[in-house]
Amino acid sequence: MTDFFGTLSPLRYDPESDQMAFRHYNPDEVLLGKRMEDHLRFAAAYWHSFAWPGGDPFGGQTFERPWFGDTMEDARLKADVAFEMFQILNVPYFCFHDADIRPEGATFAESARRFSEITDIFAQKMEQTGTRLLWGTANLFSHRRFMAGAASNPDPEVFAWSAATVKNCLDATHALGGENYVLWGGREGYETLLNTDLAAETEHMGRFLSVVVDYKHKIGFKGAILVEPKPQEPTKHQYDYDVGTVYGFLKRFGLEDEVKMNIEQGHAILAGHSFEHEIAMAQALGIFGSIDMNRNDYQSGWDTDQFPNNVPEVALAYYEILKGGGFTSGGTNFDAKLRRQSLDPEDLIAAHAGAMDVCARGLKAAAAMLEDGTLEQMRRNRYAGWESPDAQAMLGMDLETIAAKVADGKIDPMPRSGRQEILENVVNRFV
Ligand code: XLS
Ligand code: NI
Ligand code: NI
Repeated sequence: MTDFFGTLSPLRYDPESDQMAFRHYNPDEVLLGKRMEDHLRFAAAYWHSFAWPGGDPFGGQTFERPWFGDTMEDARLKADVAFEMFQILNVPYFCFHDADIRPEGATFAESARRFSEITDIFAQKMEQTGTRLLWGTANLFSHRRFMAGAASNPDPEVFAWSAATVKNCLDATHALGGENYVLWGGREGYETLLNTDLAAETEHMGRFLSVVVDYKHKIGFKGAILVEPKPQEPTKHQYDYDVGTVYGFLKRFGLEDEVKMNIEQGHAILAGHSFEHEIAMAQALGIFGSIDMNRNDYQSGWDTDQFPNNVPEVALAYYEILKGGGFTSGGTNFDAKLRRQSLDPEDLIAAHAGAMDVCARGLKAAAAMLEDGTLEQMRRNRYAGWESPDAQAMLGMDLETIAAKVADGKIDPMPRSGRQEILENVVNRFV
């Protein structure tokens, strides 16, 4: 045991407690026939909680953590504290990038050795504590070698380095029993078209994703490969703009049955969508995978990665998730960081515990809306006309035949209310 979290002990569900506790997240409570823990499948992210120093564009490190440094001893201490946090929070899962967990070595081989030393430690800790890996991923964006992208880099050596890195991270994810593998296209995009061959870059990205998928099958990794869309930041334009764009990309390379989406609330907002839009779109296209449950500040135009704190918003997201049948291999990852003034270890626990409670309230509201059924009934009624044999037959007709039906005078549409306010009032009964 380290002394980082002092006397903080594992949090319990206790709505009446005056200590730090869960007031809404009750893992064993059953909703729609499933335990809350199994619905939400919470994961804590290694990077923001343990590797981020608290910097912003105007200032550097604010946090002081005993493991900040670049030795393997620091990395081992970080792992100890991380697993202590997972225990205090009782999160079933965690997620990590290679760069979060080990210091960069002088060579590729040295980095790889350091990486596997820490993932071996993870394996022991996972065994001891029962914490599981929701997903692993590679950091192909922080080191300067990736400044012009990874798979889309104009330099083929960076493409190769990236491939080798993903291979290591996928191997480690597989060895640790990870349930998914994520590719967020860190700097897969461009700053200016003046120096960019857009056709070549996207072609290379498609090839890269294809070989990752092939390798997954080769090693027998049963988890899902997930792409995480984002429209901009760090590059001015990211190729994996949003769910719809990525779907087109997957189609282009024949990967639409192989790859699913990891959808982040903040990225959806940056793309000019709502979170629930992106979830519903992925469900509609059959590529929904997992979520990063961290929100943006609506007044700033960047990815602020805040812990969720808006129950009505979260309820609408889980409503779409439950409506589509819930998570399979995916879960709720907090890709979220503290505010840079939140210096204390206790802040780290409070942030996650509060976020888990917000998600629990949102999930309960979503389950209640679904059980109540009014919203779905009203949605179905709106499309009821399509249930008639005539309407269905029309979907098999050519343009001239359809036009003839109207020319006959048999068709004369009557506008009907979309009933949006009534629907919003229904939602308001539950949130
Ligand atoms: C950055 C992304 C990143 C991915 C994992 O905006 O959200 O944190 O989730 O590489
Ligand atoms: Ni993000
Ligand atoms: Ni993310």
